[in-house]
Amino acid sequence: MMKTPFTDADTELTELNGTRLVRVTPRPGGDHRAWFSANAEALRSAMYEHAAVMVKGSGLAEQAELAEIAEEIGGTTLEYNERSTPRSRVTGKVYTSTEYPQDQTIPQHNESAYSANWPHNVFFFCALAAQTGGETPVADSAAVLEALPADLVRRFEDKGVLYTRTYRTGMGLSWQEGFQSDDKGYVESYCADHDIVTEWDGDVLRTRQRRPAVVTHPVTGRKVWFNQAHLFHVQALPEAVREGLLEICGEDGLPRNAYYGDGTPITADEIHTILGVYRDRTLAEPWRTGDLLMIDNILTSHGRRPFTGDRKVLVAMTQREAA
Ligand SMILES: O=C(O)CCC(=O)C(=O)O
Repeated sequence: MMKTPFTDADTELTELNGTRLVRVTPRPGGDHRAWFSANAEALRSAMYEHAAVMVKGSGLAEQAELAEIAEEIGGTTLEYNERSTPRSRVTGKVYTSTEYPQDQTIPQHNESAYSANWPHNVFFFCALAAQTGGETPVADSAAVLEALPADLVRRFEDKGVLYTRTYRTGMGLSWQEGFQSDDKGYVESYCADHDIVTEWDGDVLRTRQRRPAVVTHPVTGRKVWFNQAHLFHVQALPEAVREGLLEICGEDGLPRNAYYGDGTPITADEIHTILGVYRDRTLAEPWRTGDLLMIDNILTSHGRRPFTGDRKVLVAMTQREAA
C-alpha cells in the first residue's frame, strides 16, 4: 500500500472523496524515538503520497520532544510570525494550537497561506484529548481544487486573493500580537520586505497583501487550492457577528476580509461553494491523548471541530531546506 513501508507498525488508510488519511500504530513495547528515526523516510513519503498521517500512541512524553521529532522529519522548526490567530508559546518553537472558544468550528485552512512565509509541514500533538469532539479534520487541497467549478478556479487563479486586515486593540489581534513586536519601524520593514501595504491611523494598522489562490507542490508537482479566502471573508462569520462587526468597523475596518487580487468582491455564493467543497472532502479522525498528526501543509488543509471538556493540542511547524 505504502511506497516506503513502515517498520514495526500497523497501518490503515481511510479515504473520502480524494482526502486520504493514514493511521499508523507503532507496535507496543519499542523505543518511540528509535521508531520515529527508523520510519522518518516512510513518514515523509506517506505525507507526499497521502498528505495526512496520524501516528496513534506516538509515545511522546514531553512537549520539547514534539519539536525534536518535527525537526527530524520536517526540517527546521519555525516561529509563529505574522499571526492571524491567538496561540501561546509552550516551549521553544512549540505552540498551543489556535485558542478559539471550544464551541466554535475552525474552518479548513492551509497554515499561513495569506503570508509569504508558510510552513511546509505542520505537526499536531494531542497532549490531552477532549471529552467529546475536538478533532483536527483534514481535507486534500488537490481534491478541493478538482471539485471546485472551473470558472471560479480560473478567476481565482488569474487574480489571486487580496487579504485585508485591520489590527486594533480589543477586536481581533493587535498589530503587536500579529507581528510579535512593539516596534512600528520593525513592522514597517517586515511589511515592505513581504509585499504588504500598510496604512496607520494612530495605533490602528490596516494592511493589504496579494497572494496566490492556487499553487503547485514543489516536490509532487500537484496543483492545489491554497488560500484562506473563505476564512478571511466576512461571509465566513456567523450572521450576528458579521452584522455587528460591519456596524462597528465598516467594511474597510474589519479585522479580516478577502477580495479577489484586483480588489473586486468575492461573492457570498462563491464563499459558500468553497466551504461546501471542503465540507464534502473533510475527514476527522478522533484524537486520543498521545496521538501525533502530521501533514504536508500544501497538500492538505486542517481545521478544528467544537469540543467539550479540557483539550490540549500543541503545534510545531517546519520548513525543509531549499532543494
Ligand atoms: O486545535 C486544532 O486542532 C487545530 C487548530 C488550528 O486550526 C490551528 O491552530 O491552526
